[in-house]
Amino acid sequence: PQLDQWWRDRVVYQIYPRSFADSNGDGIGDLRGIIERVDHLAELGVGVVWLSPIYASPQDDNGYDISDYQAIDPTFGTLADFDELVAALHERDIRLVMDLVVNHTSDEHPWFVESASGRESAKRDWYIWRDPKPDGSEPNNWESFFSGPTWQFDEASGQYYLHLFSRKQPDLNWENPQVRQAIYAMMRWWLQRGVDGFRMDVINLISKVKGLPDGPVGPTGRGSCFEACANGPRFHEFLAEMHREVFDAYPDRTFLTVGETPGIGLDDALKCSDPARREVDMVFQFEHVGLDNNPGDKFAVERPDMRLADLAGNLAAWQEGMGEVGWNSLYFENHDQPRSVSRWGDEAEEWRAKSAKALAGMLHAHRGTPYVYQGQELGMINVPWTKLSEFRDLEVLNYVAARAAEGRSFAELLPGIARVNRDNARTPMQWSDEPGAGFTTGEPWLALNPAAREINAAAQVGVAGSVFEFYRELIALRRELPVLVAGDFELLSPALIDAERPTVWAVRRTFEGEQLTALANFSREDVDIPEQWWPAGAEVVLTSEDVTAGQLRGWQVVYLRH
Ligand code: ISL
Ligand code: CA
Repeated sequence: PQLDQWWRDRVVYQIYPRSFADSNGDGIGDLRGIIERVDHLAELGVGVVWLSPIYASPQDDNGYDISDYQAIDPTFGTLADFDELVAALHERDIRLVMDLVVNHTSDEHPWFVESASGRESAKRDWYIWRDPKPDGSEPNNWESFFSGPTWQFDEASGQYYLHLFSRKQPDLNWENPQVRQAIYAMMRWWLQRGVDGFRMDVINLISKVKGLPDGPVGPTGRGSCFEACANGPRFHEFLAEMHREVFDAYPDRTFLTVGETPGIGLDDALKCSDPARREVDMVFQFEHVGLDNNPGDKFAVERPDMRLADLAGNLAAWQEGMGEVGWNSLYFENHDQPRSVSRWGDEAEEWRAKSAKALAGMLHAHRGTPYVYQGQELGMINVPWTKLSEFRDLEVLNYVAARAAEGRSFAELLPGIARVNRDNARTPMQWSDEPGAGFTTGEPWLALNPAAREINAAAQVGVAGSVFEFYRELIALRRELPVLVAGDFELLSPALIDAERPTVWAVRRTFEGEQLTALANFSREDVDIPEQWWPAGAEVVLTSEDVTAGQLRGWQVVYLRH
């Protein structure tokens, strides 16, 4: 494999700008806020920042609805602030990856405004317009990711337009070559400005099956759009074309490109990340974050009971699947997922920091590029909200409204919503125990997590034994130990399924005769480790607490070199 690309031994840090740092007291994070905090990133040691959208946007979906791809939203700052941020990061050898949201635009984007101006518009075909069925109803049965139909009726022209996400996020028509060229030109403009790559939002939904056929009907009575939209017929062709038109325009530079690809399987993911095919460097797969969700209804209270073996087994399958050819992106959290300590660790005060380290240690022991989502390096946890008025995410608000129409109460839905809603990850970054948590001097746009008093950066940076210091060590280790980057991967765990140690996650990496074994205890009880997993004389290169050879304490994680 080609192991010389700069992103192979770097860790990516995701910033959700609204919630990272507010420099002017309006309660919303901004670019100057990030500039003031770049040293936090440098101390952590991350080598790349992925910035969630900062483009001009009506903010219906917090910036994933873009009305001008080449302007910064005034809420976040100016292009001058942006250039200053790029320079501040590059000075510290941190690369910058931008979010690329091109499956859809905002309905306020001039392209859509023109497209919606009438059937004869020169840009009519830039979006996906369809006539109603003879009875006036929607062209097909698809359900939006944010509840309700994927179709919005336009009175003036008598047609519907397609939106897989919100009504304010109309899908672009990638079949139209002018659309693709406009997107590629915009991407080159950002690369010219110095950015180092893109995280491509729902990029595997851009190519839709011809005829837009109905999907299988799910629990809500509407049909899934996944079968016709995910990994569609021209998906790989479009990615390869983008590569030629955009990235090949800079033969002297290398970029990081990562596709966000819900519903992708091993075959398509391998095609995407096979360097010979020149599509993208890696993708975000979704299987492991779906193991404890009910298919078709992620907020359902009834859900599969995920075991540690399921999570470990799924990541191992992806290690095997990408093999020596492809490359994995490794993540437990992002702005769409709940906090991993609350989801798979142990929130209780005594255990939360330990479990945050165990999760980190195991994820980073896999082969691929690890992603850290803001606050994950502090072990931030889910919010304990019980009132609908506290939520801001349109996914939750639309879901509650749709279920209310079916006669279901918020109280009944709350346990399902609480567990996996996206606002869990979007509460402001916890910098200190001050009233605005050091995030803002004003009123934050989304309530702070009350846990900010105990879990915050001021209490952890430079403090031995903290979650932050553990992440710092882990990230530094990646640059010191080639086996972590390049080693073969093996899940040592028939024993996981083995009733004897159902709580131990054990993996081994091998590179040029050197072995690294990572072991973690996903429970509160001490557990003995057999000698084939913990070889006598193995050197402990990383541990979350004092080590007794051959034993893990509750939620302890160790890396052994042998
Ligand atoms: O979190 C989800 C809803 O349950 C996912 O299905 C999510 O919508 C999907 O991963 C796509 O996410 C991306 O595109 C969305 C945006 O809302 C998300 O924030 C973004 O990460 C539309 O642009
Ligand atoms: Ca602000």
